[in-house]
Amino acid sequence: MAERFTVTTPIYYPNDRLHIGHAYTTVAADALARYHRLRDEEVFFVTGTDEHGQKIEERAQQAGKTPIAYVDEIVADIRDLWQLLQISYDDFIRTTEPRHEHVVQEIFRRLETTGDIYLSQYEGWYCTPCESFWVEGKLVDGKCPSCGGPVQRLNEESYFFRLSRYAEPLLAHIEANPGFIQPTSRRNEMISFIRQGLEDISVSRTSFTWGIPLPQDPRHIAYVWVDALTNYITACGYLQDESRFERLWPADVHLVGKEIVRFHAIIWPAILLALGLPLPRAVYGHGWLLLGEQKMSKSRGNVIDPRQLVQRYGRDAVRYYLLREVPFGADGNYTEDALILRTNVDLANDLGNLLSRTTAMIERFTDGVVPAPTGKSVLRPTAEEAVKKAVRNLDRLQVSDAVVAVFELVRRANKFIEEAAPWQLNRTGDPRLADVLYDLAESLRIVAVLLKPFLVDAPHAIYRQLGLDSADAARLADAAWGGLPAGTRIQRGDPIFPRIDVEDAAVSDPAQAPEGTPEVSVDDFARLDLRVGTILSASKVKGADRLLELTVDVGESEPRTLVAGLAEHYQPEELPGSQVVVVANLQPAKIRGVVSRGMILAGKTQSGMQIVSPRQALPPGTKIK
Ligand code: ME8
Repeated sequence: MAERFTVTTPIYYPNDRLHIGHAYTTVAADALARYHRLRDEEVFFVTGTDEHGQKIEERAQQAGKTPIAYVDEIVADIRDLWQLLQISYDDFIRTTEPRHEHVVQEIFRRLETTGDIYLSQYEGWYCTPCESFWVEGKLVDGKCPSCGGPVQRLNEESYFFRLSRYAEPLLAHIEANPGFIQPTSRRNEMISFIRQGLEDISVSRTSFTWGIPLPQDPRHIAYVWVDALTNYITACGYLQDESRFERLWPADVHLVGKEIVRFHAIIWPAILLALGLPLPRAVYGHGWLLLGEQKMSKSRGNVIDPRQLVQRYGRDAVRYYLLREVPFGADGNYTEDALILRTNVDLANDLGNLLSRTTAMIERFTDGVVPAPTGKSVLRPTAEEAVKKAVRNLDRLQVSDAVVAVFELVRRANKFIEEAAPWQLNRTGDPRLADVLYDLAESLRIVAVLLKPFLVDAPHAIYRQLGLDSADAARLADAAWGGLPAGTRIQRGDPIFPRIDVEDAAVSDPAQAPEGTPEVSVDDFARLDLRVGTILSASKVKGADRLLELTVDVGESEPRTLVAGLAEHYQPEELPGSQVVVVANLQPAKIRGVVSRGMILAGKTQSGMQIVSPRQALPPGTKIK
């Protein structure tokens, strides 16, 4: 097992605010970093910004700012975004920092002495958005083969990097190391690209000035991609702190979007070979988030702001969606509806309900104390399998599959509640009740440990509600079965993921309700927990004309809070004492900041709403069949 783990994201261009495509890579890298910390390894997770180049120079000019003033503002905004998403980077590197300028200049000096860099004449085409040079033959219909945009003719003196020298050694390395370029489809693309032959590449420019001047010839500035790629070794301490560099380099994985695999899997390793440095262990090119059919991108302007999503749905929901929705490696469509569905189904319903049902049962059946198991555990094999699968997938960089593995345990545990029917065991005084409740609580605890790479708030909340200190979930070893001490006093709390009320959410184009109502079976009906309740108090919900907040006695130890759309039909003071019919097992939902646990039935006519009440008073909690 490796003792340390170095993971990188691309360094992003601070030419515009970042969008969820950037958050996607960064959250995935964060998950890997958190996972390796959970394994007790020394982790070095670096992200940062790629601040030089013509594109930035032009944008700053348009904004009437100096390039550095322009990027400073965007970089501050990027750091805020990473803070919002709780990205646990160890270093944030900016290519305008002196530590980096020094490394780039020194590399140019060294490579000129080895003959890997030489002065010549450049003729060809340049795409500014991609910061890429192309020879005539590579253009597609006279346009950039990468983004399809216009290219500019260039004819200027330039330094070249002798990339052609490294085609053979690179191919040999890729063939000897099947995991070097991942996934396999990208590996195959790179192999065929190299087999077509590699030409030397231009690595300096004289037509603009926002960059690092070459020490041997300051009329030239370093080509932005050479400047950018070398950030990885600067951050690890190259030429500044040799022992740190030896510890942290080579990187275990460069996580990048698929469009820049070519730079990371060909140009970058060739530069490292020329410098006599070890190559990264893996370059992983993940797929794109698409909006409609198109790649979400700053230059197209079709972007989604992660800040708004976090504000609306919370950072764990956004992180979960990014990590879970799209199979890692493939392209996938972003939609807000899918984000809401994931949150409501996986987080609120499956995970949230498992926690609230489990803690409610422990409270009711065993006085809030986790019982000591007496017999065989049913869920233990599933929990152990979930740990194994999550680990195997994270070791293979299969982030989405790792998340799926954890939720297999969540789903199995929910099913187990139905199968074991603890309420019946309780009624008959069956000693197996202790085993069932322990199984559920312990599975939840293991789920919390396994979720630590992915979510930042929920694992702590689960630990807290189980009555544990989340500082005790710092290691993967804590996911071993049996870590929950019997006798722990649980601490019930609010639902960890209230359902997103779709009316409150800004969902575009909601699906139309189908004509008519489908038939349901008796079993479907039996799934509803309908009960008589007595309203204890009612008040208006601030800022909502239609809503009343009610407290209702439904025969439990404590009354429930419900939010109902009755304010236009009833004055709050008319309601206390009225009896109502409550759907008691409706998923909790947060409505205007109030968590509503259940719904009351009412009849709707043209003249208004009438709550449905029993003909004669019945004890609160009476079951309605
Ligand atoms: O390329 N889907 O920076 P950049 C998924 N500075 N990921 C996306 C994405 C999308 N729609 N859009 C962007 C650069 N990304 C260079 C990198 S590295 C030495 C220099 C992510 O600001 C993805 O990781 O254009 C992609 O590779 C990166 O942002 C591009 O960011």
